[in-house]
Amino acid sequence: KIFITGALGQIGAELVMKMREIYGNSNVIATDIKIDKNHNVFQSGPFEILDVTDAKLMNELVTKYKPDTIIHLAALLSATAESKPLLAWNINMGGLVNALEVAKEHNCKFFTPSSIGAFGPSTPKENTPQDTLQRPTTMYGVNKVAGELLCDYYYHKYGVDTRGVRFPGLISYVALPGGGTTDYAVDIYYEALKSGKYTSNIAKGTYMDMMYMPDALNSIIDLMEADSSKLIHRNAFNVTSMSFDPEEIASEIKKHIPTFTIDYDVDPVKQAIAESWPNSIDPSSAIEEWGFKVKYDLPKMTTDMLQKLKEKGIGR
Ligand code: VAH
Repeated sequence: KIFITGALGQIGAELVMKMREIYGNSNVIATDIKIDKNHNVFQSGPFEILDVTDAKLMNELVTKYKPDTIIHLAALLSATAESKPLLAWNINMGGLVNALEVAKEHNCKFFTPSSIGAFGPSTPKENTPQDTLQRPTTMYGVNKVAGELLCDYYYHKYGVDTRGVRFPGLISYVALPGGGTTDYAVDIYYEALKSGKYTSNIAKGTYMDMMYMPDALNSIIDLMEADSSKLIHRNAFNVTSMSFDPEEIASEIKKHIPTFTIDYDVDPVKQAIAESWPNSIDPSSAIEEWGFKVKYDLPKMTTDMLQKLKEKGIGR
């Protein structure tokens, strides 16, 4: 049984459905701070309201369902965290320590994502190594570095089988991301179909690692099913599929919509966050230790994203 927090979020909304396909609907317990009775996550299996800062309720729910694995996704993303730093600390760190404590008490395997946001301006920017300097300058980055260290601590001190990946920007057509610095790379596809043009809040020439959601979901499942004795690193593995700037994703879209145009109205907060992150990271440890692989590059992702969004009726 798998217990997932943040189940209605950008990753959760798809991970719940995929894990229910693989492990059985009743074996995947979805939780989130709000309820959406029309959501397929709510309708297809067990769902509970849970604010991850409520340690008592989290413990009661894990006692009730007795999962063997906890996937902790509930968090505030980078731009939101920068606008509400103390709230971000309380949710991102308070929620994580509650989830780790419950995993320890109930002997659960544990996954939570880190991010390329765990690196800072003094980190090597090209082909960023698995093991390197991590002095992020954002609250989100502080949360992610502290989270990586806390997950390693629970592994070394209490033997909790904690595992994580440093996700790049994730691009998906199911649930929108909220408050992320890489959200532009999702919004651009919607606008390409709706209005045929996009005003990017990230500047031309700003490179960030990205990954299509199907590859992200597979990386979580592959890591959680990997042989524990083969893992040298744990929290958290660099993973990436591609790195591009707004101009490159725009020109890929133009191959499908020749009249598409991009212009710029840079958001200084998001731009500063983006510039503090790597341009490209090195996923070789994930490849060596648990066979990380991806199916989608920018051309394949763009073809699939535009087709799936059209099927959803976007732009009609
Ligand atoms: C964000 N999408 O923008 C998240 C992610 C690497 C980016 O952490 O905050």
